Amino acid sequence: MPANKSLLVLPGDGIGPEVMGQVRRVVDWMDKRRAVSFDVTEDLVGGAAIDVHGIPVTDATVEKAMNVDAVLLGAVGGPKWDNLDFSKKPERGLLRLRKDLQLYANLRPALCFEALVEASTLKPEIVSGLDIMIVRELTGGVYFGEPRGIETLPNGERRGVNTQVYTTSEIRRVAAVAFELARKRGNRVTSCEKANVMESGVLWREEVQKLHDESFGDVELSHMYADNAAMQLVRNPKQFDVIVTDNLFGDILSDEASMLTGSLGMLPSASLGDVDETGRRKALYEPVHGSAPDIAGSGKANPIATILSLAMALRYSFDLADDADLVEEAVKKVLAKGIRTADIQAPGSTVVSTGQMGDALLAELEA
Ligand code: GGG
Repeated sequence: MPANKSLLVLPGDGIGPEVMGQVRRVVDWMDKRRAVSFDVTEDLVGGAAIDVHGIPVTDATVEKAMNVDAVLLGAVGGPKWDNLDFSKKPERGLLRLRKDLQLYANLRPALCFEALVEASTLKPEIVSGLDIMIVRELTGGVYFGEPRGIETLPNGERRGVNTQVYTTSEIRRVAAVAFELARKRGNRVTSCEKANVMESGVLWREEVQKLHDESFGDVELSHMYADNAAMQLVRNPKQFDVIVTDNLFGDILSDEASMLTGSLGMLPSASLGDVDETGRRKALYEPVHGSAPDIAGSGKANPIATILSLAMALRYSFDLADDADLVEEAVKKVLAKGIRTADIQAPGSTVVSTGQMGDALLAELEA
């Protein structure tokens, strides 16, 4: 009997529904051809939910997300909703899902496929073989810290406030994920913060070091200021194995790392929480890229990051490493044939639409 896996699909806004359409085709293919069967439910998030429900995610959707094996999300946001109050913006739907499901560890692998070495912003020898795992803390830091807001001062000037807050347990649990991952890879962790200017950075450095000394002494640990890490990523990225860092630095460093792999359209992500009493780990998978409203509807979106996010779900939520390998291998082969969406095109490559990239990947899976 095929294993039945429940999947909540939230396409979201902009290019989200387009790239998710291709993922649905891969899911359907797996349903038919592999020893796994998916029970897929689709729902609204972000601007799409605002348009229907007036809020970026409903309680009912959060409840569904809590009770499935995995959530697959496209992207949220767009100019249509830019003028809403911060508390009502599409992004708040995604932040609520991350927070309510306690998805504190966001795994962002920056892996340079050999066929895309030429598409990188750096010289081939610098990115060839690149394989970095960025672990971004996802439920704390400046994204959620209080106080926050915009106030008007007595002199009429306006002041915007955000607060960076981290507790020891928040730092230790995400650092533990990074150390565990490192043990299965190159056994090296670089922890990034700004301990030279931020109190939360000092605590971050101390707690990561303490956890290392208590439980992960076999893993090589180094500390690096986040600004230096940004520079080192473009100078010599292969020095990194696993990077662990806070919510904001993680967002910035992973966007930077994506360009080393050819395009932001190539980076998948897994947002993981703890394993609950039923043995299920709450998890949400999404491409690192956003809703790209400038190309939405044009057929130019690259679906690979979202398809690789499905591969991460197969690996981390469903324990189907062979199926994950199959999807990743199909991506590798399609790229090797020179089939490219516009963001990763190169001289001599065949530029295809979002749907044609889906066709090519399915043909490769069938082969
Ligand atoms: N697929 C990712 C996405 O839609 N990102 C938009 C967003 O809400 N980003 C907030 C963040 O993660 O910093």
